[in-house]
Amino acid sequence: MSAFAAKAPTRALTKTVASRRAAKSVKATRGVVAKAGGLGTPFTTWILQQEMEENIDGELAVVLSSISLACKQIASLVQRAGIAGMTGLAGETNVQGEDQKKLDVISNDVFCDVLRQTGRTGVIASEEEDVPVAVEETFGGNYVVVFDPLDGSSNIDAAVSTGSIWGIYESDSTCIPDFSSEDAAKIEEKCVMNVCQPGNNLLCAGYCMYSSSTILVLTIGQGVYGFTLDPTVGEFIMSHEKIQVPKSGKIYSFNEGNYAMWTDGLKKYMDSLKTGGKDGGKPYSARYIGSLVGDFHRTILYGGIYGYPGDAKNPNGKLRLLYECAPMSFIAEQAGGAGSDGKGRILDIMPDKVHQRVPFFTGSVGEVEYLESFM
Ligand code: AHM
Ligand code: MG
Repeated sequence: MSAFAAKAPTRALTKTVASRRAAKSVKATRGVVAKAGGLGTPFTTWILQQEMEENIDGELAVVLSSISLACKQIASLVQRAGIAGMTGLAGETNVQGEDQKKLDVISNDVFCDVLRQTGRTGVIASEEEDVPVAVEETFGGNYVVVFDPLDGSSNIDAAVSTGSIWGIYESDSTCIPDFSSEDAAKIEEKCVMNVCQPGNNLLCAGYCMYSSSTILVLTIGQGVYGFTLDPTVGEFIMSHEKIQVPKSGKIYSFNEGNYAMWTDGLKKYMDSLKTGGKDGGKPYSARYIGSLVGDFHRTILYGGIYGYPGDAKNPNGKLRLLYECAPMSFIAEQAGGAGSDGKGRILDIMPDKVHQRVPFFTGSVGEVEYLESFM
């Protein structure tokens, strides 16, 4: 049986914040507090509010502001891609052998640059980088940020939804590189150790969807909030407060083209959805964009299940544990949903390498549990 109760991160934010947290009574984080000119709470105001309420420390607040800036820049690039010569391939492949699009490379640079400039990020790991990068000492900080700067970029040339995904961990103090005494190999080894943390350690996870509107959704371990970019003021404004995934939902989102390579159990599950699933009745509806952020966003709002299973060719599926499945699972659980590899919680998996892939199923608790019963 799987336990999908939303769980707070097992590690404290920082010692200072942890002790402050222990000392203070729990304050409600719900509610749109500031109203500027009739607007909902701007993201920057919300961040400052979270800092004031000691839910995050000042350093994490800076990192989150810088990520929101990266998302605004990428949103603008994505919108102009077709007319600014930014569609198509960059001519390189990443360490996973995938062709990089021009916008994959540019978006990675945007993320790396803003995070370095904060001076609060010690190590960053990206889908587009071979190994995690230690930010130089002079700019370094305590947080480890893992990210996929532009997920679903195969959709870009057709102007279909894409997104950025990130997760933030505290640095493991035994894994902080020492630039003055350690050589490059040692630094790399320490960086890998620093990012290979289980999702249970996540302090924050989020995504930004570039679609008909640009929406930033995140959790700091106290529920899930969504902010929509208001292009007239250039700011994310709170639009979704305390998102809750419906307990069940009759929408499935899988690349069914891979059906022939699935296990018999998974095939039976898929067949059962077409006759109404556990409770019978109306068949499920299929919805698949092929862009994790878009498919996930719909799934947490409407309910249902998103899946990228392993198959005969790729037993661990396609999606990466560190910067795709773990952050999305943290968000799903914080919204009352689930994230599973088909057998148990994604957040319990200890990564053994940076670009590790895992089968991934997420969405409504009832739907994920039903899938697990076939695996
Ligand atoms: P990417 O990180 O290279 O963009 O690949 C991840 C994407 C996900 O957004 C999406 O869910 C999946 O790949 C789609 O894969 P497929 O085309 O095999 O269905
Ligand atoms: Mg990706």
